[in-house]
This record gives sequence, structure tokens and C-alpha cells, in this order.
Amino acid sequence: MKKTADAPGEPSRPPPELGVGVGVGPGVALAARAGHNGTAGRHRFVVVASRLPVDRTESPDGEAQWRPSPGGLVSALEPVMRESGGVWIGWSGDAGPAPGPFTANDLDLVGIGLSADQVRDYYEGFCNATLWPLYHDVIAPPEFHRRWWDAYVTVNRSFAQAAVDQAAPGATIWVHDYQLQLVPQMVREQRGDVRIGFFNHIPFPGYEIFAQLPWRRQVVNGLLGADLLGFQRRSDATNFLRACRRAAGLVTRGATVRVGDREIRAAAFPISIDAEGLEQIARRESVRKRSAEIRLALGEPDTVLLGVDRLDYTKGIPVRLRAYGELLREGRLGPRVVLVQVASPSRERVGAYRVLRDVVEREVSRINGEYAEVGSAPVNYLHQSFPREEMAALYLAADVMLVTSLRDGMNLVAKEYVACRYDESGAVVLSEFTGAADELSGAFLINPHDIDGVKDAIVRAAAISPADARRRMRLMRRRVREHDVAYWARSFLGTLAGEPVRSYGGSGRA
Ligand code: GDG
Repeated sequence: MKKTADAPGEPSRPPPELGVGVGVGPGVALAARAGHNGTAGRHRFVVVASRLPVDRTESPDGEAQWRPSPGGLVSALEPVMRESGGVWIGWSGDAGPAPGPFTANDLDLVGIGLSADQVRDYYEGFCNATLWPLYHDVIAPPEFHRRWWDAYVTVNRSFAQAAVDQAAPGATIWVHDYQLQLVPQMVREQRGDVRIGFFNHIPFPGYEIFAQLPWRRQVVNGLLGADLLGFQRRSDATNFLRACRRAAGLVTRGATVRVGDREIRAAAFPISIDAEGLEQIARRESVRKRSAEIRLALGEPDTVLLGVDRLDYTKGIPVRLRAYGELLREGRLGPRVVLVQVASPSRERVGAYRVLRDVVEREVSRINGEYAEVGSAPVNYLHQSFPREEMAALYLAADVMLVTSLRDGMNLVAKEYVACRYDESGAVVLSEFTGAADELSGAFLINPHDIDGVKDAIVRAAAISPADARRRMRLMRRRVREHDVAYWARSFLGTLAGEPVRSYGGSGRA
């Protein structure tokens, strides 16, 4: 079976390689505690994520091989895993039997197996056609099917069982993202001794939207098996706390919820990138040369606008194209402007994604049909994935980065652009509906539903003075460098380690 498209946090192939150093946080050095049921494993740090940090390939003689596919998440957690004897539990992305425990690139991994039916009902169904649109403010209508929910429960149970089997007494278990929301409680039921953290990479919706989910109470209870719940923005954590009150009838106090004698905390931990590592790539001679080649190939325009997204309806690609098309018609960007749009293939077996591809490609053709001249097109559309060096060269080649998401947990692309701009030039047009908007105060913030506002921001960003660009870019670069992915992992694990877990005698602050 063809490999299914990427999961959030584990971007499209090939993923960016964001090597990073993270010191072992106190979260992985917890003393063993009583409370496990006697079947504990040997790992003191367990990562549970929907995807493994490796890709399965086949050798010419048909034997399975594993190739590292380092995304931001694996690079951030790898040092902690190595120092603490950690293990990573995830799915390979292929339908088939469970690969089980194995070692690749010196990391201990456990592969979960999904049948073809589970890929359809759990992954493409409940994850990508129920939860993804629901959690992104129903930009696309979510579908609710009981068979999909049943598959979600079953698959979550197999991830949870693997975590229970791998975790040493008193271990720290870090569960990632919306595909695995039931895992914390499923682990907690078997293991009172472990410390469990959960991080949600995508938004957590307002209650009026979340309430549509027929299984809202089960999802809230599933998450509440954790000791610490991390979200991208403060508003996501607030939305979750409200869901605890409304869907589960619980009492919240500040950032905490009480369940029996356990106190659970929900807070914002905005994810980031390996800013230093990416800047080093951008500074390479070969990458700078490539960036000049890109501008030359584009016909040395005065202004290069850039969009980089998975081809996903949350990213607002049609909004961007519409604004750009109108600006061309009105002549407000001058004649020598080009938009480069990387739209990496994603979830191509899900209906809404196929529709989106048609919409985007029709609009690109329309704009090029109307405004191209022989030998030059105003939109360079790339439905492909590129190596990270090529991405860095594109970031260097672009005068204005366009991020027009209708909803986005964080948006790492905006941070990557900023990290690459070591000469402090360039400008970012950024949707208010991204987590990054809370941090990148030097960006031109836009409401992607307001086309005139988007157009004005693009014009202002394209015409920015060097002094204003430098002032804004400095602000953003400071933020991204200080709050990088290592800082994110450290602060989450540190907070997780400091939380009291009353059911087995822990003490500390709430
Ligand atoms: C989810 C949440 C949250 C894209 N095309 C190529 C490529 N990429 C890389 C980018 C970036 C990543 O993929 C995309 O990350 P985003 O954050 O922009 O968006 P999602 O994939 O939707 O991620 C999001 C994130 O999880 C982390 O928590 O920020 O809100 O939706 O790193 O550079 N990389 C390469 N070639 C490509 O063609 N190498």
C-alpha cells in the first residue's frame, strides 16, 4: 500500500531535519515509584506519537529497511531519549502487521501496526476527517461515524498498551497530538506510577464547536489521564478547561482540574524550531548560491513572495491566491513580482484534500493564464516536497513570506523563514489565526477572511523600507532564537516533573 500522507508535527517527506540539543530535563530523571502492576518495561522515557521517526523502505531483495526521517519533534526529543534510555512508539505509515520493537539509528523504537481497515477508519477517517476539521473550527465539515470512533478507541488502546509495556516504574511518558487523545487515561488505568504528559499540536476548539463531537466526554476523560496537558496557545488551554467543565462536569481552578485526588494542569507551551541549526544551513555557501540561482531562474523580479504549506485547507492557500490575483489586476505590486507557492502533497486519499487541490490548481492556472507573458509566470506552483537545503534557499530568496492560515496550531514555516533571515531583511504577512501570531510581533498581522486587509498587508510588506524591515525582523529573530524547540521540550518536561501526582504520594506545586 502506498504510504499515507504525513501527520502534524511529522511533516511531509522529506521532512526538515532540525538537529537540536536538549539537555535531559528533570522529567526523565524521576525516581521509581510504586504503583505499577508488575509488568513494567525498562524505559524511563517513552514518547508516544502517531508516527515513528523513521520511514520504511525496501531493499532490492524485498527486505524491510528503516531510513531516519528526522522532523522537528524527533530532533528535539532525540537527545533526551539517548540520555535517558528512551523509546519512541509510533506507526510506520504503512498498512500491515506491527513491526514491534526494533532499533534504528541507535534509537529504540516500537512500531504499531494498523490494518488497511484501521488506516481507513482511524487515520483517514476519525483523525483526518473528524478531528482535524473539527479542531480547526469546522473550516471543512467534520464527519461523525460510529465505526470510525470504534477504530479510534481500538488503535489508541494498542498505542497505550505498548506504552504500558515499555515504561519502567516511575517513567515519564509523553504522548503527542490529537490522534492519541485516549492514550493518557488508558495508560493511567494500568499504571498509577508513571508521569504522563500530553501535547496537542493543533488548536483545541471553543466549546460550541467541540460540543458537536458525539464522544466529547470520552475525549476529555481520555486526556485527563495525563498530569500535564500542553497546548500551543493560551486560548487552546482555556478552551480545554471549559470543555472539562461543560462536557465532563468538572471543577477547574485557574489552570488546573481536579479529578478525584489528582490535579491536572493545562497550559500553553508554544512549539518552535531549531533556529540555530536552520540558520547554519541558510548561511552555507551552497545554499546562498542556490538562493541566487532561484531568483535568476524567476527572472530577477523586484519582489518574490513565498508560500510554503502542506496542501491543506487549513492553510488558506486560495485566500492568498485570490488576494494576489486581485493585486495583479490592479497593478498594485508593479510588473516585476512573482509568487512561489510550495504546496507539499498531503493526505491525498481524503476527499476534502482532493477537492482543495482542484481549487488551488484551477486558480493558479487562471492567474497564470491571465497575467503570464511568454517565458515568465506570476505564480510558480510546486506540488512537491523538497530537501531542507532547498527550503532554506527558498526562504533566503523570498522578500515576503505569506502565511494566511484560516487556523493553525503554531505554523513553523513562519518561524523557519525568520530563522533563515540572518541579514535581517524580509517581511512576514501572518494570519492572526496561527499560534505564531502570539509570538512574532514584527509580522504584518492579517485576518485571512478579510481579502482587502490581506491585499493591503501584502502591498505594505512588499514596499517595506530596509530600516523598518530590520526593526521588525530583529524582534522576531530574537523571539525565535530564544524560544527554540529545545526550550519548548525543556519547559514542558520541567513542568511535568514539577507537578504533584497525589495518587501516589507526590508533592509539589499545583
Ligand atoms: C502541525 C500543525 C504546528 C513543508 N513542505 C516541505 C517541508 N515542509 C515543512 C515545513 C515545516 C513543516 O513542514 C510544516 O509545519 P507547520 O507548522 O507549518 O504545519 P503542519 O504540518 O500543519 O504541522 C502546526 C505543527 O504541527 C508543529 O506542532 O505548528 O500548526 O498543523 O517544518 O518546513 N519540509 C521539507 N520539504 C517540503 O517540501 N523539507
